[in-house]
Amino acid sequence: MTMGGQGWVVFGAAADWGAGRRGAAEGPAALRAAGLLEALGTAAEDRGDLPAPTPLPPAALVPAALVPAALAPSALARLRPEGPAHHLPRIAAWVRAIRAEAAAILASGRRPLLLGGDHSLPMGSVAASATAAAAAGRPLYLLWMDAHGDFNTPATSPSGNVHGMALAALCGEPGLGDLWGAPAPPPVAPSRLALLGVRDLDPGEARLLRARGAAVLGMDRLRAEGLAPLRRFLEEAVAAGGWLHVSLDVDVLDPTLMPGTGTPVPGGLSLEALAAALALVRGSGLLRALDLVELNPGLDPSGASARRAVALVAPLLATPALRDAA
Ligand code: 5AB
Ligand code: MN
Ligand code: MN
Ligand code: MN
Repeated sequence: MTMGGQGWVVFGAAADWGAGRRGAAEGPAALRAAGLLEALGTAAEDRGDLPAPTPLPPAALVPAALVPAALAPSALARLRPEGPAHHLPRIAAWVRAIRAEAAAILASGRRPLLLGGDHSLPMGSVAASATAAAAAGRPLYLLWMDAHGDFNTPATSPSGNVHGMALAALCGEPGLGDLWGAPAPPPVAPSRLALLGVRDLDPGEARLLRARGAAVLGMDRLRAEGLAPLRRFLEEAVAAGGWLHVSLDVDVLDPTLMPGTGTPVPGGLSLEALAAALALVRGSGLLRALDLVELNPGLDPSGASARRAVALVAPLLATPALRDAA
């Protein structure tokens, strides 16, 4: 059963406070310039970019009890003047604004496409998907396409960059404070999470991911088994009557194909492999929300990175067919 009418609503978040290098904030403009809206067709609406929100006072975020004792000493504060999660008050304000925008789009029965921006921003969009899915009585499945695990906490992060902590926070790991309004269940259950294309995990996040039991469909596994594990993940989501949110970090592609990203890792997906994975997603009929993040167009003056990103997601967005309208 398919039903139409659930068109896409595009909005940009021109922010890169979560990343270690600036430039992903130019992503939304570059994606539009590369023809994203033309690729989306007339059924899509572009809301433009969200206005920059006012940073929250740090005290509103991190109760002292949540800051691990090992991170509290002033020696560390001197090393990292912004604390163990860089720019957290600014990022939290963006996350709340993005969550509100995505929630309003979902409440109107349409589908949010968040243009980033760095990968901390989906802490807002995924939280909105979780709330909307719960209201519809559906389990939320999350597919995180990425070279990285993004499963650090402030205590395990080697960098302090929040884009490497977003998925852990979404799964309920502590350290980023009250981003969504506690108490509430974490937006994502690790049992309904798959990471695709991973090939660079820090030791702490690797341990945490294993402990939580998330499905890590890393490059080694993809080489051995192809897309069969992804197919199984999607079949499970279909059988459960789930909703699917896809968070696409463009660094999942090999850097030879996607030089325009801030944290490239060799040995990534080919265009064909990513297109095939996205075709499976489309075929599932479950896709409710999409993030397209971590494009840093200044790192690829040729513009090829932005054009490739648009070409890859275009087929995914062309058909508004959903398995179930509920
Ligand atoms: B991205 C690293 N694991 O935590 C860290 O691009 C990189 O959103 C994170 O996946 C990369 O800083 C975050 C070394
Ligand atoms: Mn990422
Ligand atoms: Mn990444
Ligand atoms: Mn990155």
